[in-house]
Amino acid sequence: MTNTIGVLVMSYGTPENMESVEAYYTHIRRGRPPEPEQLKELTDRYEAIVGGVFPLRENTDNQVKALQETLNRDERGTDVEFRCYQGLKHAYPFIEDGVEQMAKDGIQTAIGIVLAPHFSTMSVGSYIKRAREKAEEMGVHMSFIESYHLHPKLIQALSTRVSAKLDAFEEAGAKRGDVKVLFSAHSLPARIVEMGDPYPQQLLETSEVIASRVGITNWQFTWQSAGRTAEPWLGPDILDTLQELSREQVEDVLVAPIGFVSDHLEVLYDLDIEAKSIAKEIDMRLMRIDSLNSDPLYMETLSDVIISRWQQGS
Ligand code: FEC
Repeated sequence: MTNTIGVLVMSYGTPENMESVEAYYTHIRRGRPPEPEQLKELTDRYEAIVGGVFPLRENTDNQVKALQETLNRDERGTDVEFRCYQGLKHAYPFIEDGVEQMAKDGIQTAIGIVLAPHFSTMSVGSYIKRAREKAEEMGVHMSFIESYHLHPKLIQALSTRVSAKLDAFEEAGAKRGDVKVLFSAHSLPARIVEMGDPYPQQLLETSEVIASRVGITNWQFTWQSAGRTAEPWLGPDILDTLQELSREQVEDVLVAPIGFVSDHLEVLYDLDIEAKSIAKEIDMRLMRIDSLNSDPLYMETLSDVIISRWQQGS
């Protein structure tokens, strides 16, 4: 008899349509509705990216489907079937809905993974906490993958993207070694550093390994997309970094947002619109690497870590 293992694939989530932006934002703010101007600012950002369509939803759907196919490839030669369920942090189907659906389908054992390679108690840790609580309530035995930021296939996929864009700079007349590569990730409140959170260190490790593999020394790490709250967030922010680089006469910059795996607001707006418009003002050429989305190497990264967790007895 085939043994079915549930896989809870967790991702940030995005509104279903313009009407649900307020509910989404309220959920991110832990139940506090945004002020009208905050809501307008966010709605405007969504409208700016693709006229009100939410690419993260389709990308997550595609990733979950592709992961299920990758996990169940014939050549694996096991009698286990992996069944993927989606669980979103801030939108329907929520993390709890995914766990509940697994229980309804009779799944007894499951593995949880987040579509974000680096662990922080405030990001991946909070997804895991919610899933674990619901799994305990529903009687599903679950284990979790906390990070996979140095997996060789992830590094390969990201390195290939960095190399390809450095080629594009060369074709456009730049000298490869003069292009400043900026590795970036979503900022978090600065207090995570005192908490001993591994997030900044894991991001630096991913950056260092890619830089060494691609053979670049002209790089640095910077933060992006800091939240709109009063407390201090990790910096420097990419917009300040661009200004600083301009003062150092840097003309060509390649952004590699290694903390993200999908095309979504934080990439398509914060980098492609906001950062690019600053770059234009300061006469800087700015490119960014393509997002992973459903790249087979990314799907294999996820599949490898899930299968090895299962082989260890989940
Ligand atoms: O395309 C989309 O619709 C969703 C884009 C999106 C992604 C994303 C990823 C991360 N976030 C992380 C942390 C925080 C913290 C806060 C926060 C707030 C927002 C807001 C929007 C938003 N985030 Fe996000 N994030 C995305 C979108 N994020 C919209 C609210 C308006 C704003 O502040 O810009 C602050 C609120 C809080 O305290 O909870 C913290 C982290 C990631 C990357 C890891 C992951 O994907 O989970 C960390 C995509």
